[in-house]
Amino acid sequence: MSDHYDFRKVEARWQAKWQEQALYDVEADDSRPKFYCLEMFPYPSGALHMGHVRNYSIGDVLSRFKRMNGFNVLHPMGFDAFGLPAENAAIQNKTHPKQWTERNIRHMTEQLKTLGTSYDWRRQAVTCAPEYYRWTQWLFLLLYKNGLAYKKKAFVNWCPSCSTVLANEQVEDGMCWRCESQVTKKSLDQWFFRITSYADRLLEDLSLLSGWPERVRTMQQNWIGRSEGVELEFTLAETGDRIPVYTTRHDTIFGVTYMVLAPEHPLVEKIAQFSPHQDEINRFVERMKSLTEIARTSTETEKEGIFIGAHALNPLSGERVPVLIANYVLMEYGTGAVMGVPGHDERDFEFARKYGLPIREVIQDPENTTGVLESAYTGEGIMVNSGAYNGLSSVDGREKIAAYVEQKGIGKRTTNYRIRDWLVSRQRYWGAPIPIIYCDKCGEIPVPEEQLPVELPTDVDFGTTGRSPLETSDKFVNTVCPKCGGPAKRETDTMDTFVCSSWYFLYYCSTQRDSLPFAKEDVKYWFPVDQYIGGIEHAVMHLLYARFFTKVLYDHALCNSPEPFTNLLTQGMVIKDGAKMSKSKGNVVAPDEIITKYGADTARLFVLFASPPERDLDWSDQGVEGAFRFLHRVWRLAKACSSESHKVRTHAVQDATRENARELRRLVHRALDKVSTDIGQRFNFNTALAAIMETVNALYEYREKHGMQDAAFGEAIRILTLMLAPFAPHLAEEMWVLLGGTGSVHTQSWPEIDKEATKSDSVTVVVQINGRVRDKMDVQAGLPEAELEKHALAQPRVQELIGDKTIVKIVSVKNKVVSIVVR
Ligand code: ANZ
Ligand code: ZN
Repeated sequence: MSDHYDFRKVEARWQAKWQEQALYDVEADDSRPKFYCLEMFPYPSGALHMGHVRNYSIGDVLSRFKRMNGFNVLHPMGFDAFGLPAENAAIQNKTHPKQWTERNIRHMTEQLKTLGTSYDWRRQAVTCAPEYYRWTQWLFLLLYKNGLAYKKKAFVNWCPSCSTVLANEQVEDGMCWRCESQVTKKSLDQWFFRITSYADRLLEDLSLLSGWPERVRTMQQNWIGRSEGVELEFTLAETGDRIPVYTTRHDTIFGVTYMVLAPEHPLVEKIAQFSPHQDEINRFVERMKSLTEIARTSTETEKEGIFIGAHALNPLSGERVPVLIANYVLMEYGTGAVMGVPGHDERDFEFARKYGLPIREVIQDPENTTGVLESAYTGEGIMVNSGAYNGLSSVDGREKIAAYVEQKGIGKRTTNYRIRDWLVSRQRYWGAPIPIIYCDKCGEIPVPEEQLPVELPTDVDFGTTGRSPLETSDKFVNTVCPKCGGPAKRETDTMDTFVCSSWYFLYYCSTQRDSLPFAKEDVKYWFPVDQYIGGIEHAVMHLLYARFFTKVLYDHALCNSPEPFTNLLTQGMVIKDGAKMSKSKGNVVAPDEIITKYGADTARLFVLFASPPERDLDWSDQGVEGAFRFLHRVWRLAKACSSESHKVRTHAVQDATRENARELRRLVHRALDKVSTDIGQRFNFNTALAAIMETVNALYEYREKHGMQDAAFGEAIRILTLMLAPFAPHLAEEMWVLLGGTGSVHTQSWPEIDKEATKSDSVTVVVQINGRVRDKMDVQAGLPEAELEKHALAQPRVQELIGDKTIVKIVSVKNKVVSIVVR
């Protein structure tokens, strides 16, 4: 055997072995505790990037660790394989999205295997495979049959030049990404999921998720955005039309100095008709319609509006105020109309300043009673300039005003949510077809379950614009009505890919599917996911949709937990030269390069050692080199040990009485203790690795001084190998063989911590004064001389004896004596 660690050969050999032995395949087993470890599955974009390597290394360490700790570990992988890039690549390269996707999946699967990950590949979920999307369609129908999937007209992004619908991401600065013409909104029939009917539960159950980062829970809470307020009616002075507004601060109603309607508000058109500025109004409305909600309402966006020549009457004060339209009011929220209170709302304040609208104080800031407002005061206070309500606290005022408007029949208390129903229709090819059929006689008919999957046709034209690609396949579109057998047409929209990823974690639980997407028994055993790991970019949409689906399935007794992910870890980004690693920045380091040059163990070790998982990770070539050298250093040690035929030992008791052996055991078991809690409880993989590195240093030192004969050394190197197994699975496996272990290192039990060995011994040290023994003290063994002296001088008897004499000299010997000379 050479002294060179041939990582290429070793890694390939073990990967093949593991696969051959089906080492990571698991089955439900009621006699054993389970652990379901899940990393967010990748989009098959073509190749893994470092973010993936980080994500999957974290999950793999945890899975391997839990496995060694006696858990039956489910650790699956798959591909989120539908989506727009495949379709674009197909248009560009004249291939088929299926071919493009399958090629990428093959390559990325290879890469994942090369990384040494411990997946049960039999359970793989590929969302674009008919055997998967058949069940996505089944779930669509479950929602449909329960009134949770419905069709309605909705505004979508529309490019008039391509005459096609665009996804939000395809609108860049209000322009079509393809032809750069101005995008508008168009009202089209679209499918929605009624996620709003789960809004309260999605909000309340956040309290069950103590294993999630606070930040993610807050983001979900804000996204759902429950708000309690009042809907009350203003009247349009010119026409008598009622305009309900939604407000959470009805206590400020006497401070209303104008009213704002969303540009899309139905009354706008009516008012514009008799306005001399109709053209100007129309131009403004058109421009607003073309902008996305984010572009319109971001705090960075300048507030913009115009007066439309009408007035509104305040229902409480009777005051007449101008009506405007503005970018920051959205049709989709509340009633699409807002009462402008610049004194007490920041957006209104900014807007009023810009357009010279009056700003009036109606809630007095207890810290500012000057009556002059430098900015909006948004807190609570005493009501002023508010007629009969003057002097009330704003909190009481809200109560009183709400009661008043309800009693007068001009308003009612309302709860509003920011969350909208989930628009799932996509006018795209590469997605799961929506399983609905339209019959002239029978109307909208769900595809019968036994006809699933509704397969994607292959004879479509995706190059043309203006139509949903599925419409170009006559074979697909024309079908028979499942009810009357007459001619009928299929729905040609496909589903948002977020639908596919809203249930894949349940698919993994089972390999048994006949009438259900999974066997309930399997789900009962494995579900919910114990640890979910992925990027913070999915904090809202994916996680919310997955929670929604889980709740629907829970309500239909198809799964046993109302929440899918008990614990969530959001990993940080991979940074290089101060910027996120990305193609556009040109600072990408390809995983393949690193793995070819240094091996998978090195790549894993580097990403895990460089920073704790939740923080950003700074790429460093030196760090990679360092990890590489460390692994070689470990290997050389194991090699030396094995060539001296020190086979793996389990008992180090025989030489444990010797001080140096005892110290080695203390160090090793302390490291083991640290590594165990760092991995299992804190995800501090970096500090766990630091403890492993210290152990290696200690072993080298020991070998230098005392050789490798001691049983304590044998035990230490065995524990080192086991501790290293989750991080560097190939090297650890190789070491295990070198050290004479049997079976795979990955099926061994995690080593037992010898708590006794981790304790510090205490020794009795004598204190001499001027050559005579005067005192004794019990101290921790191995205490350095300086520490010993401090202890000695702190002893009451010693202090008494020294009195006001001068200390001339102190000499001490570790673990034995402190000698003080005084005069
Ligand atoms: C008057 C007022 C005075 C308001 C005040 C706030 C402070 P949340 O809590 O998020 O529900 N609003 C209502 N509908 C809107 C829409 N379609 N587009 C933009 N803004 C809208 O926010 C409720 C508040 O947001 C409402 O209360 C309304 O402004 C505004 F001192 O009414 B408020
Ligand atoms: Zn019919």
